[in-house]
Amino acid sequence: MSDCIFCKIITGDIPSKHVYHDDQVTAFRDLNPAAPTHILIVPNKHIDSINTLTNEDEQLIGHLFTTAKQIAAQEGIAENGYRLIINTGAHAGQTVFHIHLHLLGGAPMRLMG
Ligand code: DGP
Repeated sequence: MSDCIFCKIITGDIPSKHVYHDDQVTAFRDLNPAAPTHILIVPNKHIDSINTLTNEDEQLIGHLFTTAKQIAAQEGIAENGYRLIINTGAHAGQTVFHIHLHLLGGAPMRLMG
């Protein structure tokens, strides 16, 4: 999508602190980190939100999570634990309408908030 920030990060048109890329997903560090480790993992295909997922996307979303697990291990946060979040819609605080999985870790976190 031509006006999507994350599509532009995936193609390299907007710079980011790149962490991982394959033919299905891309991962980069969040611009405003909410934890010592805060990485966004996004599908290379533009999908607005969980609300617009289709059955065809099930393998892709599974790959998003196995990539998160792999990155958590690489970042050295797997053993102590980490949080995975997908915000969906305005009430959840979604600000970028290209599905992204937040990977947060590196310090203890409260259950909510
Ligand atoms: P959400 O609130 O779930 O839609 O999260 C969007 C996240 O995207 C937010 O934590 C900040 C991050 N973000 C927004 N614009 C950019 C950008 O241009 N580069 C990077 N690296 N992160 C961005």
